[in-house]
Amino acid sequence: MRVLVIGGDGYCGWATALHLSERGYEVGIADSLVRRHWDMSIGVETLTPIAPIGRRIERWEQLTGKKIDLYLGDITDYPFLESTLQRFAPDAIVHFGEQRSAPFSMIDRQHAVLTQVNNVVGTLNLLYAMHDHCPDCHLVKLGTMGEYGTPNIDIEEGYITIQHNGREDRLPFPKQPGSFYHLSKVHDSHNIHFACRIWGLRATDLNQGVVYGVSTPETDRDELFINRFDYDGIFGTALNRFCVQAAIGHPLTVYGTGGQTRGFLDIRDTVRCIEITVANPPSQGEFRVFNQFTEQFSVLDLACMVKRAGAQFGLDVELRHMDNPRVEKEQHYYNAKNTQLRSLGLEPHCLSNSLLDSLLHFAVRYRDRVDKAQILPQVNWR
Ligand code: NAD
Ligand code: USQ
Repeated sequence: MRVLVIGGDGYCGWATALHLSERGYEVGIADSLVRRHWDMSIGVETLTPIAPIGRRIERWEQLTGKKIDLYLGDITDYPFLESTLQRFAPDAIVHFGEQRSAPFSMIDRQHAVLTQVNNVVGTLNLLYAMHDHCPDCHLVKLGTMGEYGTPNIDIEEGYITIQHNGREDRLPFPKQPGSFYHLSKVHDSHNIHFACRIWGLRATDLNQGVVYGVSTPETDRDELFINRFDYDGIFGTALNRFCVQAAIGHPLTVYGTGGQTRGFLDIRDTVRCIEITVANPPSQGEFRVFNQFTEQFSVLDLACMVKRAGAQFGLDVELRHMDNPRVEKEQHYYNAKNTQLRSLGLEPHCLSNSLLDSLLHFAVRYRDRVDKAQILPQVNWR
C-alpha cells in the first residue's frame, strides 16, 4: 500500500513516515520545509538538533534498505501537488502539512492570513487533486480537538444527534475554536465533508489532542532520526515547555488558574493511530471523524506532574501562575469521547512518571541549547 505523508519533515509526520515504512508500506514524503523557515523567521529552534530531510531519508535507506520518496514543494502550489499525486499514485494520503501553532496564528493580521491561506488552500487544493487524479484514495487529515472548544456538554466524535421541534438528525458537532489556527481546521473539516458529499471522496478527520514525547522505536534507531522538541512560546506546547523550564530552573509558566483541560497523547500513539486509520478506510463518500487522544489533563495537573518527576532528578521545580496571554476558559467542564480508535485496536501509552522521566532526560541533556529569551510568552490574544 502506497502512503503519501504530507508534512513528513515535521514532528508527527517524520515519526509516522518511519513507522509506516518499517511496517512495509511504500512511503512518500511531500513537504515544503516551510516549518524550518518559520522557525528561522521568528528566531526559534527545536531543543533537539534535527538533521536535514535528505540526510534523514538517506540514512533510513542505508540502515533498513527501505526507500522513502521525497517530493519537495508547497501544496498551495497546485501544479506541484498534481504532479506529486500523479507520480506517487497513493492509496492513502496522510495530511500533516499545515501551520500548527495557535500563538503563531495570533501574532498579527499577516500571520493569521498566512495560517488560514496555507492551511485552507492547501487542503482545498488536495481535495481537487484527489478528485481529478485519485478519487479512490483515502484522505487521512489531521484536525484538532481544539475545533470543539470547551462546551458545557460531552464532546462526541464529530457528530451529535439533535432532536428539535419533534424532528431528529445526526449533525456535525458544534465548533467553538480558540484561535485563527484552530479555526483553519474547522474550515478544513467543512471543506472535506463537502467534498465527500459531492464527489464521493473518502476521508477521516483525526481530531488530535496535544502530542507529547520525542521517541518512537524508529526515531531511536539513529542520532540522525531525532525528532523535534519545541519549547518556545510560539511552537512549544505546555508540557514540553514545562519540562525545559524545569531543566533550566525557570518557574513553570502556568497561564491563569491552569484549569484549562485538554486531551493528550504520546507520539507513539499518534503513529499507531495513523496506521490503524490507514488500514481501516471508510467507504466511498464517507466523512469519518475520530477523536485522537488518550488521556485528559488540566494545565495545572501537568505542572504538578512535572514538579513531582523533577524532584527525582534533583530539580527544585516552582510553579508560577501568570496573566493568561490567551482568551480561553480557565475553569470548565470537559469530557470528550475517544472510543473509535480504541475499538479499532489502539492500546494507549500513559503519561506516567516514566514518560516524564524520558522527556525530562531530553530536556536536561540538551539544556545548553535553550534560548532563555524564548521562555516567556510573547503573543497576546487581545
Ligand atoms: P510541524 O510543524 O512539526 O510539521 C508540519 C510540517 O508540514 C512541516 O514539516 C512543514 O514544513 C509542512 N508544511 C506546512 N505547510 C505546508 C505546505 N503548504 N506544503 C507542504 N508542506 C507544508 O507540525 P506537527 O506538530 O507535526 O503537526 C502536524 C499536524 O498535526 C498539523 O496539521 C497539526 O495541526 C496537527 N496536530 C498537531 C498536534 C501537536 O501536538 N503537534 C496536535 C494536534 C494536531
Ligand atoms: N499553556 C500554559 N502555559 C504555557 C503554554 C500553554 O498554561 O507555557 C496553556 C494554554 O493557555 C492552553 C494549554 O496550555 O490552555 C494548551 O496549550 P498548548 O500550547 O500546549 O497547545 P495548543 O495551543 O492547544 O496547541 C497544540 C498544538 C496544536 C494542536 C493542539 C491540540 O500546537 O497543533 O492542534 O495542541 S488541542 O489543544 O487539542 O487543540
